[in-house]
Amino acid sequence: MLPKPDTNPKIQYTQIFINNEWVNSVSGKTFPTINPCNEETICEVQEGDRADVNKAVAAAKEAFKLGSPWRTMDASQRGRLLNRLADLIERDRHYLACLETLDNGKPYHISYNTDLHLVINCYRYYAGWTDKNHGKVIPVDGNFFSYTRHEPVGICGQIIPWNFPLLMQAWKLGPALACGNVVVMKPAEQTPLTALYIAQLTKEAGFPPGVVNMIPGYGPTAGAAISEHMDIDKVCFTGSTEIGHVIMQAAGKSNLKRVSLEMGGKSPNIIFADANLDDAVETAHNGLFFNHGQCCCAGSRIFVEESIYDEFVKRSVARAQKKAVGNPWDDGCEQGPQVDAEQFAKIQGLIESGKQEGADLLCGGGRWGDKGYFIEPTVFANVTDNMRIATEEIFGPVQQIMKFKTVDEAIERANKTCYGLAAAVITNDLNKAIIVSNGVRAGTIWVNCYNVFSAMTPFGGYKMSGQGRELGEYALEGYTEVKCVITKIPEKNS
Ligand code: TXE
Repeated sequence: MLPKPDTNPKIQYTQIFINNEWVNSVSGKTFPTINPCNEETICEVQEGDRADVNKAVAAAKEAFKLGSPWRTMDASQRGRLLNRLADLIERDRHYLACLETLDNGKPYHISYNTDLHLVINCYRYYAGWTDKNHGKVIPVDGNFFSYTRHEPVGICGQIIPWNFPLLMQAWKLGPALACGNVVVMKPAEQTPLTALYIAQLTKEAGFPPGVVNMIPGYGPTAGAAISEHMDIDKVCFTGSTEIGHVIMQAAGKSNLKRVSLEMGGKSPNIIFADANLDDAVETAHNGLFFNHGQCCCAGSRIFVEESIYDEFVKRSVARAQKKAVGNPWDDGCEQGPQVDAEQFAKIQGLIESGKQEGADLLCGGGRWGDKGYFIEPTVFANVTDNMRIATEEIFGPVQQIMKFKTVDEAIERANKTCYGLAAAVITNDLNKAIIVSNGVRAGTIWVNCYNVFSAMTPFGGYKMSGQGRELGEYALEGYTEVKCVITKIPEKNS
């Protein structure tokens, strides 16, 4: 049962979290976090910068020293701490869901039922991995004994976005801590509040000082200090492809720290004429409009087989027009505001470009209401592949519907993008489902579904959508260094 929301949750933590302590920024500066529903400041947060990152890295280094409580802790005990963290999040689920909705604008029932559900599962899943990520004994040639150790990478800088603040934090903290790393994390400047609350819960769960450090602040300052730092061993980033380039260059110019990236997308959703039309319309609708279109994997290029195109478009428009936009605290709300003024302006600019380039705007296209960053659910038909709305990530509630004739054509056009994060195919024909799944170059392919996420399955991009994989067993690789130990022995027997 969904508990009644507290629309005015008490803000408890607005400082920087280093070495399990709350401190002010070295510069004394703060920045506002804004409520996207009414454009008012929720509160001021301490603004971390290079000096604060340096302090956090020093604390992380100490926590990672040989012989430290964290380094000498049993792997199974790390699992207990992660499970305890999950217990504490469950205890505070209602509060966290309210804080997430306040800071981000997503509907409260989604924060509570979807985001928090996935967050708790993610920590529990990685709690189970702590004592199972082990090396091998290798039958090496000669009189030697050889084995591998799976060691933590060390100090991990983690930079996260605002679209799923708690979930992106869990995707990064879960595997990093499971593998025994220490973390300096920068939450997004738009949504720092829940990340800070989780920092306090890591302390309560019993993680030693310096293992988790949380630096709220801006990208070009605190974020850049992380990606350029000479003592950070790895940087893990989720955000725009543009900043992914910057981070990779910073790593290259500094200490060649390991880099993993999860970035933008322009994911195709290919719908064949044999599909159940109502199911296909609903799946495509949710694949694009979920989280107000603010999903890196949003199905934002919908290719529909010619014979059902007109009917598909008609029903998609009807569905979008029915969408419940507005107050995210309402039980029935399906779409709240976009996260900030910048995103709002970017989306409006792309809608304008769609109109100018000749796509048919069939519904929406404007601002919803007169306060807050709300955008009307928008549908474009007769979209062609080279329009900006068909090539650029919009990250808003704007659906593009294109037409195709053959399987080969659909695959070729689906692949004509610099991105490769996700894709979907909707059909009852098994052969078509398999041909498309194999042919489209993307890290996730959904067949007759969309946005199905679990902690167990890997997620990440081909091409300019990413480097490495998050979630599942695959994520452990990104947080592990493999050490090979070869020992001379007097005699070897099989
Ligand atoms: O992203 P940024 P923004 C896409 C989406 C969106 C666009 C811009 O298309 O419209 O990106 O969003 C930090 N060094 N995605 O501006 O700037 C920043 O502080 C180090 C897709 O929010 O990439 C934040 O913590 N860090 C996406 C994080 O990077 C820097 C989710 C993401 O911000 C930095 C979000 C720098 N120089 C946006 N500059 C997804 N893949 O899910 C910024 N940051």
